[in-house]
Amino acid sequence: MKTNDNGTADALFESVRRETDAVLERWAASLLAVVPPPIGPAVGYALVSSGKRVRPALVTAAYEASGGSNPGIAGIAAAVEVVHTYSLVHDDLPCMDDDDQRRGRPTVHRKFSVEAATWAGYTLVPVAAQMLAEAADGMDMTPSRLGDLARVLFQASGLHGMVGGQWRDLKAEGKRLDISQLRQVHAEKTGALIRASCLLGGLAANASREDLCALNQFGTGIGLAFQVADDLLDATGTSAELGKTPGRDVTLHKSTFVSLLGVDGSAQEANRLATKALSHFDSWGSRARPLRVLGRYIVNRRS
Ligand code: GRG
Repeated sequence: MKTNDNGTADALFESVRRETDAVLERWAASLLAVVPPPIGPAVGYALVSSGKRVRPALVTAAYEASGGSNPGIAGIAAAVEVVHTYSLVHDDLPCMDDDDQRRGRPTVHRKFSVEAATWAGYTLVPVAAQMLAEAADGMDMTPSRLGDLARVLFQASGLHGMVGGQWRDLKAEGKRLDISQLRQVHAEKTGALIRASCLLGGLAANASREDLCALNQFGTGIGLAFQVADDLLDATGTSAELGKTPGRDVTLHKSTFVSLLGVDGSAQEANRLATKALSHFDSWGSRARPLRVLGRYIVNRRS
């Protein structure tokens, strides 16, 4: 995994996008062949899209930093992206955040229908599990290691992770959370899948217990920093930069890092979290370079 000489994330994302998107496109084509319209086309539309691929990049960087070199890691990275994709499709539905734009184009329910988007989201969850199993097979992983990966991915996606955090976030609309409640919601809703991405890369490479611990700590910190940056972008970004409608948090009366800490305070908080997260790689030397580049990208991005 290469970074540019000046340390930007562009080159790193280019290779991850190529490898991950090849897996996503292959699955989209095979699902399109067997799932009738409008669900099949809605699934294909969701899978083949222009997301940033932050989670696949974290899986790959953590894997390579832990000594892994099998190109099959793209399948593990794609499985995480599928869970993330389903969550975006459902998050945009009228019963949740009710958004018209995502990734620079109409949301799945706007392009197709609420029913098709709901079905497409449900269809993607077992697809992620199949992708994970297919990738583990191709990498000659033991069944026990595949079990470890599945546990990490689906615990992070579930009641004590993304689903639980989303539930708490929806329940909190119109209420003022304090900073520790807000951290708790976002550690689950957004942070859990980002932390899992880092751990999955380490587990797939049979990383040592010590390295897994560093990846877990990094992932926890950078996962929360990701959401602080997301709140900042919602408050300060344009729809051209974000590919979606800015200002939704205010419209939905949500407590956010910006509403509690202000724009400057949130930027400081994102940087503080990233610096602390990156300190867990202090003894890793150059093998952590792509992870460091990603950590900084996550808080400095404009989309
Ligand atoms: C049943 C209550 C219930 C929930 C279902 C919908 C859902 C599960 C969870 C929503 C999780 C969610 C959408 C979290 C937001 C995470 C976030 C900040 C997403 C934006 O990620 P980016 O910027 O997007 O990486 P791209 O498009 O670049 O991939």
